[in-house]
Amino acid sequence: MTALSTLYPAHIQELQQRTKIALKRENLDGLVIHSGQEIKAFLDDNSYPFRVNPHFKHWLPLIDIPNCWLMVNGEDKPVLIYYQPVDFWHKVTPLTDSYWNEFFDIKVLANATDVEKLLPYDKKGFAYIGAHIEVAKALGFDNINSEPLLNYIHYHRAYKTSYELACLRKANALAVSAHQAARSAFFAGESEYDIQQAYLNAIEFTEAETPYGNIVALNENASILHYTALERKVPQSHRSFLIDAGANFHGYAADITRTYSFKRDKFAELIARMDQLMLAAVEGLKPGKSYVDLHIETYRQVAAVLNEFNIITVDADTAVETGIISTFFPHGLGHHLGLQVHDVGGYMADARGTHVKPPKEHCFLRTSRVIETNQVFTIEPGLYFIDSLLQDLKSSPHAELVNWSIVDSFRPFGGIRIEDNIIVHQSHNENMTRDLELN
Ligand SMILES: [Mn+2]
Repeated sequence: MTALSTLYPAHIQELQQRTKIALKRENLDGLVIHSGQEIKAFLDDNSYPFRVNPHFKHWLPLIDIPNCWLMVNGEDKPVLIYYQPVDFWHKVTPLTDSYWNEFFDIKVLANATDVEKLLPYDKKGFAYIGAHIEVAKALGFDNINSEPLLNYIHYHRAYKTSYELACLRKANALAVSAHQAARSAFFAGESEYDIQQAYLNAIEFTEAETPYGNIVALNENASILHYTALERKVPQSHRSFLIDAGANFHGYAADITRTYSFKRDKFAELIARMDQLMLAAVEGLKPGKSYVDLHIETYRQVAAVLNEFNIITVDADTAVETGIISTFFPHGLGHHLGLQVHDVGGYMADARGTHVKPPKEHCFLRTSRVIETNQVFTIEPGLYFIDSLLQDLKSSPHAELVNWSIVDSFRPFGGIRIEDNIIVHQSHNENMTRDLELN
């Protein structure tokens, strides 16, 4: 694998180029990008875990230092204002030698409020990008997170540089090894909480370092789409396990889901079938095709599975026409992945940010874009037995289209989701997740 240091110069060059065009379009002289500030809990002196501004970490792999700033104009060497206080209360991160150092004119900031002296005196012509609007106003910025500017940047964020792809592969490698540890913990009969610890231990992550709250769900809990409680008790029996968990590398996210059955039972067969469906959907990712169409095709494939397993009493076409599939598959096929787990720009038709909504029957889908080379997506079809949605269906005129005794036999297993992370290349797709698992 090519070293990050080799790939990084072209990454910076690409960001410089995008910045130059964005500034020209918006008639601006430069961008001032804030890494962020610590946010304290109400009436408390404790801060929430720091989450860096994604616009900041796009430029360099500094993800844990507040009060840093970048000044970029697409032409000159970017200026990094690096926060390094004299502080005996907290750990101060010293600036270490790294491949990215030479690409910045680095100025050390010892006192966060002194940043004023290092920023442009006249703020006219400079746009602030960051979360702290009051800070930006106090510093004298008028142009704060302007929408046309962000639209341009967000639209282009979908096209990953080779450096970004390398970071995403590394994030996948971390997540895959953690998933393997979690799988072993499940088959060893551990609790959700202990499985989560096994996951984090495997890659030496704290909970705050994962890109999103892991979903670690045993049995019926697998039917709760965003289940993030971690039951401490070992359940009476282990039937099924759904884990949706990621990892971060240099600020880039992995987002992987696996589902297991404890025994070789009917639910295991259903998982194997969904895995096949999922890989077929991955094959469907092709430059020039709409992600919406791929979602709709997969939606129909889920209907076929429901029919094969006698969960429904009608064929796939009828299931599609009546819309009963959304009881079992109530979310989108996937999303863009990158600096953010649900990466930005999914609904943009162009660099102006022209918003294209997905069809209203598929309103949960997080992207309506045409698939293109160097984009990175998750593919994550699901099939669940969700009590509240099943209840609605049961009391609807479509109730007779469902084989309720079969549904009841699957309820104790919760549901299935299988999610891989894919790079679309011109000639083929690269399934980062699966490639690693096979190694
Ligand atoms: Mn996902």
